[in-house]
Amino acid sequence: CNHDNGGCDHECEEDKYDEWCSCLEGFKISTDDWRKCVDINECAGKRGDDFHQDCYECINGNPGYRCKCRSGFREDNSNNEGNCIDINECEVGEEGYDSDCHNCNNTNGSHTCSCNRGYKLSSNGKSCIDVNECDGVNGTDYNQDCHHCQNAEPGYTCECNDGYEAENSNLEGTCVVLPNCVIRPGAVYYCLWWYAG
Ligand SMILES: [Ca+2]
Ligand SMILES: [Ca+2]
Ligand SMILES: [Ca+2]
Repeated sequence: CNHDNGGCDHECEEDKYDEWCSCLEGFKISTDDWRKCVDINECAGKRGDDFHQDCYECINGNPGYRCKCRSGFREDNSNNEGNCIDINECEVGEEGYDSDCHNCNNTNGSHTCSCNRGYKLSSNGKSCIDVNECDGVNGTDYNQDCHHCQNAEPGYTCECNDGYEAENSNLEGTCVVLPNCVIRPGAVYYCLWWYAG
């Protein structure tokens, strides 16, 4: 090894009996010449062992390899071992981040979103928008006793016919008969008033 690196491409090693060549990481001894080092094609190997588990498309390099990634992943080819790293879309400032998503759940390669009460997922599946309850079915989407539904964000409120008062609370509304009033069919109402003294 002291002379001309033992003829080795990369490293020469020796002990009392023998000398041999070894290669830097990413290389292996050539099958044609034990002194020569050739690039290892990591991509021909096993996913998870020879190249990174999350590497979508492995591209051999000399030395090392790099990766192409699917959307939802960030390419990290900063060293000779490429990688695809999941983007955490739930973090402010990250690609795909949406402040209108109420409850973001990061997943490998994507994310899911769920919404607070009174909201639904928009068609893109990533942000929360108000439900217009008043566009829905009376008795299902808004209270059946609500006379004039008014959409609000979130929820809705009610405006009521004469003789009723609105009870709007907790994102919902309904109409209840005023105290001392009697409602007859056809929206005729009678209220009984009396005064102290
Ligand atoms: Ca390689
Ligand atoms: Ca993700
Ligand atoms: Ca609403």
